[in-house]
Amino acid sequence: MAKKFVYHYFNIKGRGEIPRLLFAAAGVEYTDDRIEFSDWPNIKGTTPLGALPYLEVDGQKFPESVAIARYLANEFGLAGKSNLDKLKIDVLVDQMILLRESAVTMHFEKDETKKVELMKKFKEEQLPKCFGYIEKALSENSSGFLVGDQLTWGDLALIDLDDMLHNFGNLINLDNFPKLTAHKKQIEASPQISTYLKHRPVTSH
Ligand SMILES: N[C@@H](CCC(=O)N[C@@H](CS)C(=O)NCC(=O)O)C(=O)O
Repeated sequence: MAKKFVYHYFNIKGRGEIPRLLFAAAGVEYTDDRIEFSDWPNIKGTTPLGALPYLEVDGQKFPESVAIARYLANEFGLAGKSNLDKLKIDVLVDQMILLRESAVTMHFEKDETKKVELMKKFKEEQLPKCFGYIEKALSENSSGFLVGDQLTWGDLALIDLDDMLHNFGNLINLDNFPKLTAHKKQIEASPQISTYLKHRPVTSH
């Protein structure tokens, strides 16, 4: 019998979008429970770790966004074909998550002086390091996908990161990353993903 998935996250993309992209790419049915911030204080205590997202699989609750994404990728055959491919994807996704956390810290920093310092570090060190590594991975793989010859959760994490960096004030200039630009076009044009992107709720980030 097919598993029953209920996915709980705020009505934003944030840390919660990669699992939604995985459901879309795999064409698997799920309940997309989008929680309003005003309802959160009443819901917090019912979640496994007092945070979102969490995933229910046949009634069992699991927290942690990256663990959820990796589980769904394995479940849907989007985790890479070999263990070595899985390792390559994990390394790349880890880099993306680190960059995402730096971008979030910088974006929400209230102290202007500190924010300028964080922005400098982000633009001069953190972003070139991460995207240099990703651009190299894309250059070394002729399929256009990040790893292997088919879509994986690494590709979905990458389009989501790119989207977030644009939403946070065009933090990335795609002109500097030609392989990344081609990758984004290729992944976003795939039928399931393009349909999802057209119809997903519009949120600021
Ligand atoms: N490591 C966790 C972090 C979860 C997390 O901090 N979630 C935030 C939203 S992105 C949250 O629930 N904030 C509300 C709160 O902590 O009360 C994950 O990746 O899922």
